[in-house]
Amino acid sequence: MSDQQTNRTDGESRQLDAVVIGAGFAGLCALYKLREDMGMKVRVYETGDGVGGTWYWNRYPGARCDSESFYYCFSFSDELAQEWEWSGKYPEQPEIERYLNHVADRFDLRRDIQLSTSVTRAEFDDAANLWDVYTEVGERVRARFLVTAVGCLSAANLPDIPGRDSFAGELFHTARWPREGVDFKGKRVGLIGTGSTGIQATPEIAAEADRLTVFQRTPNFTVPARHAPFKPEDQARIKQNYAAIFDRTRKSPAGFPYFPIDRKTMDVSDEERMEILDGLWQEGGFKFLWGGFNDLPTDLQAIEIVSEYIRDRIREIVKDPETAELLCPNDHPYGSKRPPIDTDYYVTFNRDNVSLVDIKKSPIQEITPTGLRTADAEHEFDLLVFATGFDAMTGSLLRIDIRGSEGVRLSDAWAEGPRTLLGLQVAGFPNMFTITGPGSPSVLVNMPVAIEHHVEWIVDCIQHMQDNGKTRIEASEAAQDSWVEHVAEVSQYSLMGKSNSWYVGANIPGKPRVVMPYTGGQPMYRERCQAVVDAGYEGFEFGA
Ligand code: NA7
Repeated sequence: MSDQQTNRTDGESRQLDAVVIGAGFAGLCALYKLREDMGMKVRVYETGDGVGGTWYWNRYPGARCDSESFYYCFSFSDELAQEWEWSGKYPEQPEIERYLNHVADRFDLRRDIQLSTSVTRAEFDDAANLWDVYTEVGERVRARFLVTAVGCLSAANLPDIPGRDSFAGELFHTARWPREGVDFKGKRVGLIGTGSTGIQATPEIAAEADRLTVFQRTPNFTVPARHAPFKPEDQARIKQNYAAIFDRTRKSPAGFPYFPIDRKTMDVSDEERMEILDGLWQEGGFKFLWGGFNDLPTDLQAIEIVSEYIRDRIREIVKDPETAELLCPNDHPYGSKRPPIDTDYYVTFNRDNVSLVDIKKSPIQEITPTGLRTADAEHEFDLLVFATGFDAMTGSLLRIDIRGSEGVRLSDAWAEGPRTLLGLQVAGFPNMFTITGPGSPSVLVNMPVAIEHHVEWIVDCIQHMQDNGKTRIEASEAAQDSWVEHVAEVSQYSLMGKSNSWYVGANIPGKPRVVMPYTGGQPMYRERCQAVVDAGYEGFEFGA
């Protein structure tokens, strides 16, 4: 079915059981489960003209998943898992977008998805216990439940650098990349940002452009992905073991199908540690952080050893010593920011057509019609790429005018930072569920695993309401206060709060500094969610 056929703009006011905002992993999963398990009348609104969410928008060169394909996918259908063939370890954006389109077709989801339609406002009607949801095309629908599936990294951050709109060349944000692609051939390109995105895009752009200048504010620790295509025997082994793989993803701290090894960094001799780190570096991927030692998320001495190991690899790979030092992070411990995974990032700085500019030392002062000016130089470009990230975790929710009970605005309720109960509900916003909302492990867990858990919890909760003749559910203020307190307390044991990352909102000027994801790990979180259910949805208040 074409995208166009799924669009509906009939302008009528319809009553639904649930409105879901977003048609990425979370929205597709929510639609499937609410419809199949509950028989609910659901409508999904999606801004993009295709499904896929993150994997629809982020089509920049080099966009690739950092989790391995065979567990970065849905587990709710064994048939789906058995029939889909991943081409290799770390799928590129087009392959994941194809997968999500396949899911939409395979489960006949498109008939309830309205593409190219942003939800602009949602208001709770206290008298009816219903949500009124408004779209940019003038529609209004009423629904018992509002399920936000807006993604944690969806609200693109395009910094308001003076003169930005005066640039006469082409300017792109990586998360709003044109579907038809961008031609870099023969062009002088400036790229701002060295997070996961900038690190993935740099080698690809460098290979095509005439010249690439990377503007780095904070150097980042990245480890090689070591992508490799699957052989038929890899596919067979994975498919035979899918039940066990998915089971492990639900039980492990970060939603991967492996558990931390019971070994501290200082438990082994220097030689043995070096051997382990070399092995992990050769293997590549997130295992470098999770698979060698169990004290890396918390022990500063251990982290410094591993950080220095990475710095040594940078010095080994990058030929120009000055560039190598500039690429070596010194202002934050490894793992306190989201660790990127790369393919040929550091080696790209050995190319003659690539240069690195330290904008901490010499900040960007303005964008000009012909390029940009830093404190000590003028740079000319044909094309500027902003790999400047997202207003993470709250941005995509707060860009919608959401008004809860008695007209309270979500933006006011969260003025000092996000407040939720379990990352699933917000006090004062009855019948609204936030899939992978702030206060849940979300971005610290392999996302499809976190999403499926939330969707299952929501479906069970709605079933409980139906069984008990309830039409309204709301987190109590007291339970929410104590969850927010718990999330803050647990975060003291992690290093996440100590560096300036999007985890704490530090990348967005004026955003309250709060550790937004729950850092206690998936097992503890799931236990808390289950305990709440077992105690009769303790902390939630129901109304008839
Ligand atoms: P990130 O990780 O937030 O990285 C954004 C980069 O852009 C980072 O290097 C920032 O430097 C830089 N940045 C942001 N604003 C500015 C301004 N105003 N001037 C100069 N440089 C700036 O976003 P990504 O898209 O790379 O990755 C997001 C997530 O997607 C990633 O963590 C994975 O989960 C997938 P800073 O570090 O703030 O100094």
